[in-house]
Amino acid sequence: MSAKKTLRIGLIGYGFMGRTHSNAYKRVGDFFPELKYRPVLKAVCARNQERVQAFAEQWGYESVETDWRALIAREDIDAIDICTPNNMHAEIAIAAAAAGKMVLCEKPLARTVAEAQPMVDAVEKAGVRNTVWYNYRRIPAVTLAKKLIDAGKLGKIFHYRANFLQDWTISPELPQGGEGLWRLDNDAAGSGVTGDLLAHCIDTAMWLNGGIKDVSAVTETFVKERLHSGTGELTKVGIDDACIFHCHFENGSLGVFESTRYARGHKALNTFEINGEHASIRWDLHDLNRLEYFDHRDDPMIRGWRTIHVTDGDHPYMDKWWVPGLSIGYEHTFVHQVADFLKSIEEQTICSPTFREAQETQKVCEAVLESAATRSWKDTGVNWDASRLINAEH
Ligand code: SOE
Repeated sequence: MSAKKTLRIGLIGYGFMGRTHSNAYKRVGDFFPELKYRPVLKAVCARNQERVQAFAEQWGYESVETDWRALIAREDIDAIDICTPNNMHAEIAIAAAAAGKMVLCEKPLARTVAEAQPMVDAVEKAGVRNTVWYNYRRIPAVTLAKKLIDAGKLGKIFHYRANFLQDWTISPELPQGGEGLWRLDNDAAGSGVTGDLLAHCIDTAMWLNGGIKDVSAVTETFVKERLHSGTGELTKVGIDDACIFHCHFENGSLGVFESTRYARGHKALNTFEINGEHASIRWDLHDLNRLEYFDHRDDPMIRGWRTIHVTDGDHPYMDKWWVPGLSIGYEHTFVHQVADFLKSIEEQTICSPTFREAQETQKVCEAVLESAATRSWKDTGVNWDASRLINAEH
């Protein structure tokens, strides 16, 4: 008999994210053997019986459901993991919290701040553990960036620059709605690149550099009409295809962010660069194991950008994987988040980002969209530090 305690998972949705999370639940016990909790793939839920059954067999789920309410009602489920399109997040999360389940929700938390608020209230009222899958924070090189900043290596920070560039929606033939393509349907997604891609950059930015105070943005929708998969009709496109904004952070630094799905040649160019008084760092998802660092205090004879291959046993999370020098990848970010979630149960701490913290990212996204719509600066109303303290008991 295993001495481990179990965390019985009920997954809703089996798309791309359903796969990344399932993989993480399966791997975490092998690589984080010290954790007291082990996920058990109890049930997966989706509307199509045949396909959900096939997914369950492929990934090793014990059972299937085709109605998420039935899944939430089950007593043999401890945690609900929401991998549905964004328009389903709120209803499911609120019902799951009311049923006393822990809730793990895909990003962005919701379509709007107003939609996210009752989700935050529900998990906090029920006192259930909650987290949002902003996975890029848990890339060892990104976590190392956080450590360097917190240790004061950069000194006062002046600039924060981030990009998330893709090129997969350039064709006007692509419909809106349906599998994967719900991201192009404003009703399902809530926004375009702002909620889907910039939300990642904003979460990482505030985690690394503190709250974003105000924003000024432009957005563009390059393809104005697309066939809607649901109705079969040519329908106005409501999402932003591209978004550029600049901002002030609470610490006085300036930020510049750009995201688009129309940058031909870029598949997922997710980058940031931070410039401080003593040092700068930069990172690129395409070379995710490396962090670049420049320190002005170095001996001038050898001063220059250095490339840290973040694969040593001393680096964040890396003692769990192979031997120094050997890389890890995208899928490991999700394993790390599950590991941190399980540890938070053990230690009775929060698993950041909580719903409340993700609501702050939501506020920035909304201010960005409002700023673009009104061609004016918008205050975000973010209170980043406070959001990270509240809910600390969960
Ligand atoms: C969109 O293409 C997408 O899959 C996002 O939905 C993810 O959040 C991002 O990590 C990669 O790109």
